[in-house]
Amino acid sequence: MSGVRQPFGNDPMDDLNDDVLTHPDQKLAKPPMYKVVLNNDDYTPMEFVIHVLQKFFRKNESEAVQIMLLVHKTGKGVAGVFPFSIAETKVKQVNDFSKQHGFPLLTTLEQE
Ligand code: TYC
Repeated sequence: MSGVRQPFGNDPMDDLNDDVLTHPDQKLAKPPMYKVVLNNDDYTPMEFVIHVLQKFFRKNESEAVQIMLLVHKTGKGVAGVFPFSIAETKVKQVNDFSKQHGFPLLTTLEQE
């Protein structure tokens, strides 16, 4: 190898310039994101909802209280935003966890 880059094609270093292409690149496109939405109900204790927000969504106590109160007052609130497979897993984990504890707390998915 001479160290002189060829002017056209066939140069592995070209890949390093993908992020400055003016055309959007499929490989770099942002994945669609999904909101994990908490739904209000009349039976799940407030403390349990706060615990869920801390355990599954890594919220601190004051963030968790705020989100729980928003859901309690308005009917819905966003617990977190994730790529599809992570959001889907969180919904399943939270809904299973709530059932195991005998509460009807429900999370659902919404595309952002
Ligand atoms: N509304 C419930 C109560 O008064 C509390 C609650 C908040 C339940 C948020 C679900 O997603 C929820 N105990």
